[in-house]
Amino acid sequence: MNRRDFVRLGWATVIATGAGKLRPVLPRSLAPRQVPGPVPHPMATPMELKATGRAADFTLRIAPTMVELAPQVVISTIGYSDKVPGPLLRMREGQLVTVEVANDTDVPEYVHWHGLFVPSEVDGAEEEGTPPVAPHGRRRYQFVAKPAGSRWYHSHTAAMMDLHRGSYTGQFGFLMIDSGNDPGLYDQEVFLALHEWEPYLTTMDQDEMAADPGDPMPEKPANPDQRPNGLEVGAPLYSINDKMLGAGDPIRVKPGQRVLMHLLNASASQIHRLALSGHKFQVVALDGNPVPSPQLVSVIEIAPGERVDAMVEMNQPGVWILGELRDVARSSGMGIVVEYADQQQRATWLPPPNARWDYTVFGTAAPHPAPDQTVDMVLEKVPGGPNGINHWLVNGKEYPHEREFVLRQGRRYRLVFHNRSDDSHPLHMHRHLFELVELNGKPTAGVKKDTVIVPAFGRAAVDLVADQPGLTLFHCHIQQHMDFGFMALLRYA
Ligand SMILES: [Cu+2]
Repeated sequence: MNRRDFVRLGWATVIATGAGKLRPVLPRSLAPRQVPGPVPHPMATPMELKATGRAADFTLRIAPTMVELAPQVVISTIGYSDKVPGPLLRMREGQLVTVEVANDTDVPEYVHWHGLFVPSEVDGAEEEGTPPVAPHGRRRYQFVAKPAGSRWYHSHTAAMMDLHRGSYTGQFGFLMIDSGNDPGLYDQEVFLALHEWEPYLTTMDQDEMAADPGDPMPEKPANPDQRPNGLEVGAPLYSINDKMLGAGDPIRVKPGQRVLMHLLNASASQIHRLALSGHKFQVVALDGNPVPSPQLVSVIEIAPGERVDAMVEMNQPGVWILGELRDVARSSGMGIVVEYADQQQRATWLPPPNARWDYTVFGTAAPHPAPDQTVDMVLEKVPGGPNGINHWLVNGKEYPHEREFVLRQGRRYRLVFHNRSDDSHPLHMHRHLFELVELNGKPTAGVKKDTVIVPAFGRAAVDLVADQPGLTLFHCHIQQHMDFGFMALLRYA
């Protein structure tokens, strides 16, 4: 029996034993050994489920790697197991999973399991008390896979002024938790991760989308801060997965197919807006959680940390660009070609109709239970000036916040985010989901997320049920903002 047969047999045993216990049992003599061999394409197959109880289900090796973004454009970064994105980790809901991480770099690392309900010691955040993977050391992360949906994993180290660490690197990958209830009403599933490369510091801010003057901006102060802005992070190169627009294989489709797209923004710094020329997206899940009202949209906005699952009906034969709305981002690589069978023309970009991204259209009007307590968070920028870095305040102070936010188990908290800055921020809560209650005065219900964009001078309210005891990190998912103060630690009483 060769290795491939074993893996197949392993999975067959898993399937035969049903969804609950995922422990394929094979005679010990048949247990596969770790042998170096050809590496499958990262998106082609999930990593192999090992057949023994003692072996890890997945292994990740953190190490320097080269990425050929396009012919003659090769960058060096840190990645997982020589793949960017890292291997797809696919598991069943409720499965006990062990991930063995080897760190072949000279610095401590943390792997964060984004969107999972895992204990603080496993979550992959130093602030919560997770131990690091020591330089040239190994560590096992073990957790029960929940909840079902599109999750991801990524480095959670602070980068500060080092733009070659943390989420500036290629340390990100998809983690899919299957519920077993997926009706599978699609012909293809594709995984698309957005990232930028070779970041640099600038005050030019050319990458930032201008705030929409039509926004209500309920938190705009009467006298906005006039101090000059500090250095922010820009980038000259972009990719979807490991390729710049036009450099990789297209997404190959046939007329009439339904394609389920799993979009992930793994950028350290940028919110992106995407469109697929000639097509619309049926948004079915946000941050991996099914939405109450799936809607057809022309444009998807996705911030660092967020995921959007969208179904696309392939009903417009041709060769099209799925890409960023800003020309500068698309021409720097942020896009991928969608090619119908038997079509050879050049890929076409058609700017989408003017459309605004609004989470509330995916919600319902159902009333929320009254919260037990409302917690206000005022979010402010301290501009750094031309040669400095901006610093960020949560309720008047930079991280650490040790005792400010204490939750009681079982209570429902309404967190109200007051963004008093001129940037949009994707705010992420570890180890929990929250439900969107209000965005800039618009009420909604049923939209469950772990990361929410609060627009410039905007306000959002979310409900969080305190049902995951343990230290819980809250932060802006823009790496520089998080590193320079934009974090808070929640604890349970
Ligand atoms: Cu931010």
